[in-house]
Amino acid sequence: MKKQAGKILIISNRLPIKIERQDEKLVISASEGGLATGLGSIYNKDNNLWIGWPGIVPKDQAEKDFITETLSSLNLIPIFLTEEEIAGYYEGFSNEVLWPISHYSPTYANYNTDNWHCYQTVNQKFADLVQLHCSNEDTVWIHDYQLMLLPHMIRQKKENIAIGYFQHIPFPPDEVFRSIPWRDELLRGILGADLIAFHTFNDTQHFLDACTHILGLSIFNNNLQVSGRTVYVEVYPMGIDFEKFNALSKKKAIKARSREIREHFSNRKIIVSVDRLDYSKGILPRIAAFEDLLLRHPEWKGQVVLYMLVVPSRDTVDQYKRLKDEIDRKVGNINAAYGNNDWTPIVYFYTSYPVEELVALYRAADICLVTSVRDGMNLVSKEYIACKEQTDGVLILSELAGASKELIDAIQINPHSIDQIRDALSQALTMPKEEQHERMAASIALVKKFNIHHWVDLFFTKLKEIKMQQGKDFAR
Ligand code: GDG
Repeated sequence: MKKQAGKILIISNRLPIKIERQDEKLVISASEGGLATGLGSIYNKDNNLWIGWPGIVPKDQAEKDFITETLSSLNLIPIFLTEEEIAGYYEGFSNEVLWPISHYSPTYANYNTDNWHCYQTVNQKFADLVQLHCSNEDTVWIHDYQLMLLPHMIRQKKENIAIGYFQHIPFPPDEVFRSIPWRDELLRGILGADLIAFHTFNDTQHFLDACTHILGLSIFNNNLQVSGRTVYVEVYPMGIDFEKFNALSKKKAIKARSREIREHFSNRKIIVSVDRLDYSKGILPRIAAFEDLLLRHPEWKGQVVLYMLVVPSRDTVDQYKRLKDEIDRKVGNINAAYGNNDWTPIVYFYTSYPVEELVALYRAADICLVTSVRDGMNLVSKEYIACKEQTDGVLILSELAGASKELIDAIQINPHSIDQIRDALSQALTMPKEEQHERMAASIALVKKFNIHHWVDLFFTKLKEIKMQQGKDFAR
C-alpha cells in the first residue's frame, strides 16, 4: 500500500511577515526577503506550513487571536514569545553567544547561564508547537542558529520524521566552537536532523570537525553516524531571487530613479555599501580604506562618493551601540576634514529603503564594496550583480564572505588590510569598460543559474532522497 506523502513544515525564528501597529490597529504585510520568495512556492501550497515568531508581542488575547487567524489563511503559524523570552533566547543567547562565536569573535561572547536556559525553553516551545502540527510522515526544514536544539527535540517525539537544518551563518573552527560551555548540547541538537547544510565547504568541515573532536563521532563519506542513523552534511550555497532584482533594475521608473541618483551626485563615481549594523560586516575598515584612498590618491578628491546604507539592527546591544557611535564619529570626521560646499565624501544613512530604491542604488553604483570580516554568504554582493546587466560596475568582495567561493570574478580583498581595500578601490575606479563587462558577465551567469529556486531544489531533492532511503514517500 502506498504511504501517505505527508506535508512540509518550514521553521525559522521569524515568520516571513511584518506586523506594524498603526493607530492602535495591527497591519500585517508580507516580507520581501529572499528566503520568503524561495520558499513561497512551498509553504503556500496544500496544507504545508511555516512556523515562527511574528515579530511582535501582542497586547492581549484579542491581538493574539487576530494574528493567529489572519496568518492561518496564509499557511503561517505564529509562536508568541514574551519580552523576557526575546531578551534571553534571541538577544541574549543567539546574538550574544552564537552570533559572535560563529563569526570567529569569541571575545564578544557573553556566556550567561540564564540566557542559555531561556534558549532551551524557547526551542522546547517551538518543538511543542511543531509537535501539535506534524506527523511522522511530514518533512521539516529548520532555519538557522536560533533553533540549533530543535532538530533533536522534534526527533525525540517523532522518531521517523525527515528533518533538514540549514545554517545561514558560518560554522567556526571546532576549537572556537568549543569555547561555548554548552557546545555538546548544541551539536547534539543539530544532529537530530537527517540533513545539515551550510553555505561553504569550510563550514561543513568545521562542523564535522566539531562532531568528531568534541563529541567523538565517526565520519563515513562526509556523513555522520548518530545512534544508528546516518546524518548527511552538505554544502548548499544560497542564491538570490535573480529574476526579481534583474527585472526591477530594467524597469523604466527604476532606471529614471537611478539616473536621478547619479545626477544628484553630479555624475561622480559612486561606491555603494549596504549592510545591517554589525561588527561582522567590516564597516570601520571600509571607512578607513576610503579615507586612505583620498589621502594617497588625492586625484579622487571631489570625484568619488562612498554611499553607505546601514540598516538598523540590534542597536540596543552595547557592542552595536558602540559600533554605531564609532561609525558616526568617523564619517563626521572624514566629511569635516575633506568635504566642501560641493562635495560630501561619505553619504551615510542609518535606515532601510524599499527594495525599488535599493535596486536603483545598485544600478547607479559604479562599485559595490563588501568588506565583511566574516559572513555566511552575503546576498548584497549577488543582488548588486543581478542589477548590473545594463550598466557598468565592479564588485569588490571580502574573501571572508561565503560568496567569495563562488564570485571569483570579483576583485577579492582581505578586509583586515586597509592597503588591499584601498588598492582594490583604485583598481576598480580605473578598470577599463571591457574588463568590467567580462567580469560582470561571468558573475551574472553564475548568480542567474544558482538562484534561490535552485538552492531550495537542491535541499529538497536531497531530503527527498534521504526520505526514500528511509522507505518513506515525499511530496512537494
Ligand atoms: C544572514 C547572514 C547570509 C539590506 N538593506 C536593505 C535591504 N537589505 C537586504 C539585502 C539582503 C539582506 O537584507 C541582507 O543579506 P546579507 O546576506 O547581506 O546579510 P544578513 O542579513 O547578515 O544575512 C548572511 C544570509 O543570512 C542568507 O543566508 O548571506 O551571511 O549573515 O537581501 O537586500 N532590503 C531592503 N531595504 C534595505 O534598506 N528592501
